[in-house]
Amino acid sequence: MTENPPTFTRKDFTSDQEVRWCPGCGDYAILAAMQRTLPQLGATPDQTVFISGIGCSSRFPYYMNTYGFHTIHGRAPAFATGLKLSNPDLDVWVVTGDGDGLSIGGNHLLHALRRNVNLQILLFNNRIYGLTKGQYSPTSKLGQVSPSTPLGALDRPVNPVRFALGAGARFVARGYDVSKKLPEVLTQAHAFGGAALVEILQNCPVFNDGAFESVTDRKVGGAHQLWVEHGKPLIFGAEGAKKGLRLNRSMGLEVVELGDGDDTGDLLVHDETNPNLAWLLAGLEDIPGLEQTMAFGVLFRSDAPAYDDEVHAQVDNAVKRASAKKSSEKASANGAKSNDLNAMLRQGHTWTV
Ligand SMILES: Cc1ncc(C[n+]2csc(CCOP(=O)(O)OP(=O)(O)O)c2C)c(N)n1
Ligand code: SF4
Ligand SMILES: [Mg+2]
Repeated sequence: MTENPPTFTRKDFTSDQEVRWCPGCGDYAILAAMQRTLPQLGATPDQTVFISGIGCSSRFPYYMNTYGFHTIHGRAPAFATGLKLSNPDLDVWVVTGDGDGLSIGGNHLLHALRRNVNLQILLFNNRIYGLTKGQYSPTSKLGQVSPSTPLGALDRPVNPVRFALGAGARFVARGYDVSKKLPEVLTQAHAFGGAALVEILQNCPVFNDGAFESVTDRKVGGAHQLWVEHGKPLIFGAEGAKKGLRLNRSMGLEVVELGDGDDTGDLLVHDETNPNLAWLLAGLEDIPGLEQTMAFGVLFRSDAPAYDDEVHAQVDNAVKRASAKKSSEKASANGAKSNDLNAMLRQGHTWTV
């Protein structure tokens, strides 16, 4: 680390590669948000890595002037875990799609989350397989007509936020491609010292245009966005027609019409450390009357030790213990010291059958 670290700009994080997304793709806005946010975080290109799987979204690392791996389908969390463990100083971001992260890679994503590996995992959700020309994905809506579901999808969709909560993730947030607040969500994810899952709603104008229109539309979408803030009442809606959320007697959410200046006394207050509340907020669109509404921001955050820190602490302790124990002992038959892995592997039989 130099005493006066250089100040980087968006341009420093922009690669010279030709961007190959379709015109109007939501991925452009996410890329721009990331390139703008990294300098604000004090990130440096040589300490930053983007790791992706396969999909349109997974082309992301090419366009970042950082280190990067465009890996194999669904395996980005596994590569990222290995990299973070072997070089903990690196700032590791994972970019995955709804197909990459929740179909073939669902298993890998689950384990990175439950282990709380110190990674920022961005799941670009366009509710479709974009790269392979529009087949339905695990987040596609029931009845979605696509080349692989010509009569309509029969499977119930995965909710990525609920998937992450169920996997034991300690940081779960949601944003959308063209949102002005996306940099803030990315910043919060970066500040978290563990696996931070951010679902980013992303429009695919070619194969699933307008999938999130009700919440992202520039004119009317704002009224259907509930941006949560820790310690603040859960309020959303258009000016003059504000609504709030409270718990009903069966522990479900219900809407309270507020209008102007109504009492917010019995409204729920967002507690980002409460996973049950996060679960409810993640599925607002399942509540009758809220089909068009979604919650955004940091839905859940609860500190826990990062897996990579714990692995390093465990190894350091083991090495120290072994060194202390063996320093007074003679080396084993062929000279292997207990904390010398190479020597140990070459010392002969390691067990007897
Ligand atoms: C092992 C394997 N199976 C299937 C594919 C084909 N394939 C490539 S990308 C993809 C899905 C991409 O969808 P998503 O992750 O949602 O990314 P998007 O293109 O929508 O950004 C599939 C099925 C592949 N490349 N490798
Ligand atoms: S197919 Fe869809 S997701 Fe892929 S680049 Fe084109 S617009 Fe974007
Ligand atoms: Mg997709």
